[in-house]
Amino acid sequence: MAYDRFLANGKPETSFSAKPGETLRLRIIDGSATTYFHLEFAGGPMNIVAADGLDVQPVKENRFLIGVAETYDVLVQIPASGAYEFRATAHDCSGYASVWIGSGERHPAPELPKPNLYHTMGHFNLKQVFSLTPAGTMGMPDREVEAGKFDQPGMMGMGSMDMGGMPGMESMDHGADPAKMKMERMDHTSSTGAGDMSHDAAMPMEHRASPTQGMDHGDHSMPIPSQASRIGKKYGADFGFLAADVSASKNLAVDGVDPSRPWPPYAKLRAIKPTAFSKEKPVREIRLTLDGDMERYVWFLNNKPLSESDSIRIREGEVARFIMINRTMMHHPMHLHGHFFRVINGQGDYAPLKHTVNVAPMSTTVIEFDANEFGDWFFHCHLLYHMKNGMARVVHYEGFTLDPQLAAVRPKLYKDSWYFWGQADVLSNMTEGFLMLSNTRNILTAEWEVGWQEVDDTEWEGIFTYDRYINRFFTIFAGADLLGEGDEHDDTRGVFGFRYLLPLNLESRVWIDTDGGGRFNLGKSFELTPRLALLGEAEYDTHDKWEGSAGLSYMVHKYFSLVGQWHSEYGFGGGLQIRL
Ligand SMILES: [Cu+2]
Repeated sequence: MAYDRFLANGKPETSFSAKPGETLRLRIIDGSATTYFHLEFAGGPMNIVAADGLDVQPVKENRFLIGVAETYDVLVQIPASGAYEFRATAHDCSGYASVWIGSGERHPAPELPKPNLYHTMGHFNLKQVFSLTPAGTMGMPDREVEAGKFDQPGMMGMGSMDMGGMPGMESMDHGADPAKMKMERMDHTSSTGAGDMSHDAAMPMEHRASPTQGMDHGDHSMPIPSQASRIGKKYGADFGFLAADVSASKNLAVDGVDPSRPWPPYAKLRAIKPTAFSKEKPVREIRLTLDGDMERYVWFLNNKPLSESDSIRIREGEVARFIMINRTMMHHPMHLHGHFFRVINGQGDYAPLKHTVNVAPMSTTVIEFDANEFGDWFFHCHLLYHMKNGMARVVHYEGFTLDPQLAAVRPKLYKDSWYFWGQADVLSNMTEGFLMLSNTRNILTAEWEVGWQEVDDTEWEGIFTYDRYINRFFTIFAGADLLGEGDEHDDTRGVFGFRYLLPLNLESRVWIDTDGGGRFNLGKSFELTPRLALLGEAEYDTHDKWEGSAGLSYMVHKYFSLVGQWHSEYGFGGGLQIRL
């Protein structure tokens, strides 16, 4: 999402009066729909004294990132005469809001360095990391998650990514010795956890395990669990290693490779009083993967949107622990209603209490809360587009019955939405494009290609398909392919096939048709700069043999690009691409 203005207290620029030497307490609430902000003060460090409204031991930061729905209280001191800027810069550096404190000569806050859009990490363009749009994300395959790639906090699933292109990434310090990492490796011998959480939460194997049972982990020894009893599947025993989570370590962070663009200060947050729960309480562990789709407005927890989900079931009196594994290249500010949770951040018994925590790209974050607020509570990503499109759940206390009036409107919460979009290339030699209508699992597509240059008669083709969404890499479809020349309709074929997103973001499509033939397509758009892209497409059809195109597009506006392209049938052409 791109925004024209960023506001503090409703204005791009505001001011407070203050005397030199005076200390002010600022409460900063990120109330935006989708924007994270880097916070800084021109007059010196900000002394963080509270997070999400609850006191923490004071910690000084010169600059830090606040996620959507988070709150920080900071003390700032006006060093001398003059007006000092408190600045909140949008994460992507597209703008900022200013609050001037004091009067007289203006002292602006330092500029935030722009994110480097041209670094690539494996096949991920870093632009995708910073882009707060659903299209800007890239997830990882289920099998890698099930194989435990993301169960090691702070490891970023590096086994699957080529870090060669990232300066500074080779010399990473993992912040823990290998033996410790092995010892604290989480249990992922079963893939049950990747299914819907309701199965986890309501598993029949629910039991109060003795400490010795809890320690049975096959090939590696585990420390004694901190709690005496445990319910259901167990994912790990000690999350102390999370102190080295990517969100807390500049060495491991994608964005944080540059220490001038830090992430939230979680590792340093320490509660005033111990927040640990009684060791007598049973613990229920719930594993949640945060998943997103490319190009489409669908966002999942455990591969399911809210509309297809059951509640996360917990029981009053226990400790509910959520292990959140972010498989996308985006930050997600996860927010729980009705409770404060401990953010397991390496501060032991003094883990801070919050209601919203950022789960950084490709990292794991663990929270736990005392289940002491009997009822139904919403738990969701606070990026509003993600919440609206599936990244949400109801946390349900067993035995709670909903007020009948609320129960009557509850189905609305689970309603699936339909979206429409499309794209048309109108060039001098040909036109092609598509229109799409989709909800979470169903995609209707109409595609066309019409060419008139270097051919005797205008050649045209229309393809109409219904796709069933399997996962963000894979859909299967059935439809019809209509072909003709001029006003003659030559052929109609039924087609059946699938689309698969290959590594390097190569889009592939394979079909067989009712004339006994088949077709294979490969397409790729490669961003050379944020505006300039190289386009390529190749197609082999058993009826018409090879066809291909290559070109360049330059984005002039959100909805328009200039396109120059060569097509194997229709030659060179140029024109406009229009996006809906
Ligand atoms: Cu999100």
